[in-house]
Amino acid sequence: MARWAIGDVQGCFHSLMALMDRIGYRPERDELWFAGDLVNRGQGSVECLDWLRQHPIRAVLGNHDLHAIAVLLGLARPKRSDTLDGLLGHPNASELLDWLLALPMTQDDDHWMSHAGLYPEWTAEQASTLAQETCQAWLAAPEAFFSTMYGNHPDRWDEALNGQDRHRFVVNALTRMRFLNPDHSLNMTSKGSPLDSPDLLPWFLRTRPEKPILFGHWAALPDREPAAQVIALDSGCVWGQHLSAYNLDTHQWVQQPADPKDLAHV
Ligand SMILES: [Mn+2]
Repeated sequence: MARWAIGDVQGCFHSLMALMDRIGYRPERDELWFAGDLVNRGQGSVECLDWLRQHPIRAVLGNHDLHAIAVLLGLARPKRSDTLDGLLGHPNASELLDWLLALPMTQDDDHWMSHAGLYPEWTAEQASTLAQETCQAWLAAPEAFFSTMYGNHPDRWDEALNGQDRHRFVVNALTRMRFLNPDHSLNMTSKGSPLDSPDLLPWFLRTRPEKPILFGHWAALPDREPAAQVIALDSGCVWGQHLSAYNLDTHQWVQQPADPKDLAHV
């Protein structure tokens, strides 16, 4: 048995299939953890979702997956760079939507995973509880939830936050966070490498992991293991770089070069 954590697929279906060949994936034997951003920007979001739905995977939702949900619900307009038309026109679009809505934002076992990482003012257990509370809120009222999901405020955690503000902070911390300001507020303006933003704090320099933290979302990070027990899985497949797999038990990395067929034709 092997356990592999996979970085941001973003609709790069051919790259994903090549990576599965490389690691010799056998569904009856192996376990796959997906760090979110399963869809969007690549050319094969539908193919990826069809494949993922047919395999016993552990996955978390990323910001692109949440955006896809909002678009499928008719609550957000696709952006110019989105490649969600295949999902919108899919004959089973409502099944794809239900499958996405049922995915969690965290996985918690001997490793902990979310798309963006672990906010330093939360324990892994607390973050998982907040994630579950937030998923329950969108399952109870998807339209109300996803129509108020977007926005950068509040940018600081306070246990007293409630309702939409509380949910928006949890979603942003678990699916969009990269840099923090010195007061631990979320800084949503910079996406680059920490080397280019010396005044800002990557979240993982403040978090003290109780167990290994797996995350995606940050393709510009130059280091796959940027701090102790911090595993950065997004190696920019959709930007023409690599799709990464990390073996949870042997710590081996496998990096599959992006298949050009997956990339936007511009
Ligand atoms: Mn992301």
